[in-house]
Amino acid sequence: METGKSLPRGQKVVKRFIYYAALGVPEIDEERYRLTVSGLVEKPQEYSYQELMRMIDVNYVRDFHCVTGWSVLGVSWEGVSLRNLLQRSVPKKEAKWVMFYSLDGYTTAVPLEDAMSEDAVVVLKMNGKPLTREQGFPARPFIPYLYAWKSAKWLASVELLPDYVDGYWEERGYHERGNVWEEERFKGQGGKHLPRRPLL
Ligand SMILES: Nc1nc2c(c(=O)[nH]1)N[C@H]1C(S)=C(S)[C@@H](COP(=O)(O)O)O[C@H]1N2
Ligand SMILES: [Mo]
Repeated sequence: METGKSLPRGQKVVKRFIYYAALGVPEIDEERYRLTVSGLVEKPQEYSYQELMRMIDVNYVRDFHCVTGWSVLGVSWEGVSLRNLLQRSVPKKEAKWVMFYSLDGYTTAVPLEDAMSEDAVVVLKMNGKPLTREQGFPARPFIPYLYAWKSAKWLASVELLPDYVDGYWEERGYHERGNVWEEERFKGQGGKHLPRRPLL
């Protein structure tokens, strides 16, 4: 499942990324940029770009799957483990979902469980170089087994929430979780990973 060993159903390999910017490419001021971690955490934090660069602790090769059906194989990703970043802020036990907010106004949600998975990363570099402006400089989250719309470019804030809330594409019918191996493209598809509701 790491790279190229198998392709999720409904995907085709392409050589190059197709750049998307549903809300346009924002202006970035590297000096003023901060990534914040807030919401249901004991210790809200903010990090400058330089701080994040010094915290890089993940460097791996993984494939990238867009829900429209294209996949780029064998991409190298470097960044800060999202689990480590979240643990520094000490998530409260009521926290169940994570909302990513971008500088362009884009948003997307993932289950806290997936944000805390071993491979979840706040990417700062792709293929050995800092993210380009088109590809989300300074930072974007990446969880390899979720569709790429969950990888919010120009990431500015990570907020822990008690309940599921739609992001940009989720509001337009895309799936709450978006697991590529379960083919969770649209709400109501896949089915195994729908938000769990408390029994009472
Ligand atoms: N801020 C922002 N992030 C975004 C998007 C976007 O339009 N705006 N598009 C998403 C989608 S649908 C995909 S497939 C990937 C595309 O990444 P790329 O532009 O690096 O190819 O970014 C995701 N992150
Ligand atoms: Mo996408």
